[in-house]
Amino acid sequence: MKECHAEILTVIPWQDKPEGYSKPVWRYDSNPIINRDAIPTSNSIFNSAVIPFKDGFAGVFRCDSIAVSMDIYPGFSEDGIHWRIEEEPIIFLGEDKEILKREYRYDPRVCFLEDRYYITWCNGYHGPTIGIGYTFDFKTFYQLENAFLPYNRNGVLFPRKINGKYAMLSRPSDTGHTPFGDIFYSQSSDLEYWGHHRHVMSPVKGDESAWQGTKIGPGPIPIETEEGWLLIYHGVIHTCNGFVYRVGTAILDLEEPWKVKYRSKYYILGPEEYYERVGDVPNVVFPCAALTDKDTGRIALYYGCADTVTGLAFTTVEELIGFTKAHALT
Ligand code: BMA
Repeated sequence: MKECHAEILTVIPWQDKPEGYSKPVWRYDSNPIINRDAIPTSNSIFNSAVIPFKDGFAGVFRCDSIAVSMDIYPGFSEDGIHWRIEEEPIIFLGEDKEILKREYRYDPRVCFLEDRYYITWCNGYHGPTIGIGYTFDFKTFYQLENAFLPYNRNGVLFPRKINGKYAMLSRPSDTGHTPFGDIFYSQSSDLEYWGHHRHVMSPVKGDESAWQGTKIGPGPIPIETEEGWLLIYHGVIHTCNGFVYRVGTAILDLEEPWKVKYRSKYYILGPEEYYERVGDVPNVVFPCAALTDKDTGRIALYYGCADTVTGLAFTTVEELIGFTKAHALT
């Protein structure tokens, strides 16, 4: 694996794969790690992002309140499993009051890039778009311009410049629950003006890989490997009981990440456990962070469960690359 993500000085959470288990991803045996009421005002805490920070971990958490409003909150942990989430949402500083107006915020990602921690999230600005901010210490936060016009969700930065440009994946959407969705790649010289948009991939039509037939969206920050960028993403099928969210993998070209080298026909994680099947929105697993240890290739995957609680699962770079190539769509 190439060195590209935030240097990990801490040991990421880990449990060995259970004996005889055949699937590429296995769950933490004490899931969920964050309950819905971990802060006094929360209705649910899910779809959240974590990152190594100092000699532990920090994170940005989606907490929907007991008024059922959506906002993002900082949190800290020594071991990546037990979290202290602040009771007040992030307040961003910035130059333009227009951009600082808060409508709603949800589904954050956190990316260490150059010298600071960038946060992207789905930001309400006359409809959902991609907000970008940064922090050095998870105490003071600065907000930049929204990356795109509404409507867009799932803004996911790459952890380094590619061909001299900052790079971001996203999923153009609508004002509602979006019955469509492709992943696009966008480039920027300054993290403010985004362009040179490239199509990456679409939902899979037909029944060859029906779990990802309605819409797809990027999940955690892509992981740089010798084979390419390992992308973990969510895929959605529309059933007679509503949307079902599962998780899949693709390997993108290192220098031209809009080119998909491999994409798995099978999902790697789906709603199976009660806390993934039952909640405010049933049958949703939604990953937003993948801590990766560059020496061992271990991955700790953080994902929202049924829009209610936060789960943790494990895999390795080797498992996911092997699985994606072995079951690649042709
Ligand atoms: C998406 C987003 C996610 C959510 C999912 C399922 O559109 O709102 O935050 O997990 O729907 O409700």
